[in-house]
Amino acid sequence: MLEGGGVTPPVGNVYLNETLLNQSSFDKFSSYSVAGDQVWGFDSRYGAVMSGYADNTSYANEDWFVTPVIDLSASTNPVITFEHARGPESSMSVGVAEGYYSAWVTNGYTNGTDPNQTTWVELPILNHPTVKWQYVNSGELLIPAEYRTANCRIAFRYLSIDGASATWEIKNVTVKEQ
Ligand SMILES: [Ca+2]
Repeated sequence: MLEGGGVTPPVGNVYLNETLLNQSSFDKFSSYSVAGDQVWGFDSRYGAVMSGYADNTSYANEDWFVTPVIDLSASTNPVITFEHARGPESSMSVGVAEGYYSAWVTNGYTNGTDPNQTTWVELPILNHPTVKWQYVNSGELLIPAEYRTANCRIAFRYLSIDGASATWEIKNVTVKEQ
């Protein structure tokens, strides 16, 4: 760690704390487009934003947004929480039941590779948005014991299909002791 700078250490055990509301925070994550031309983007108002909608059309996409490496080797009961929102109104029901907006954990991902070549385990999101553009807290998603390693990563996977897509926005991603 670099010393100085007057940074106050977080209280308790915080392993990752990224707002995604500034470019440097966003740039610590990596993204990978498995399908579709649309990709995860940065917005200082909304955080990390993904949509399969372009030119008045919804396109099929599969896009992953992956945290930097998180060292959980000394953790006890680490949980991830984040805030997320969706819209617009006409798309609020798109893909929720089908799992278009999901979170996953691994200890074996390498940046720049297709996430489908890595083994991930889903971390079911406890709370999904129900009102357009209103952020809700995901709830505390417990990271299973086998992934409490020095090279843990968590990913957000977005899906859309031709003819149906929503916008998914994520900010304030935190991994800490429960
Ligand atoms: Ca894509």
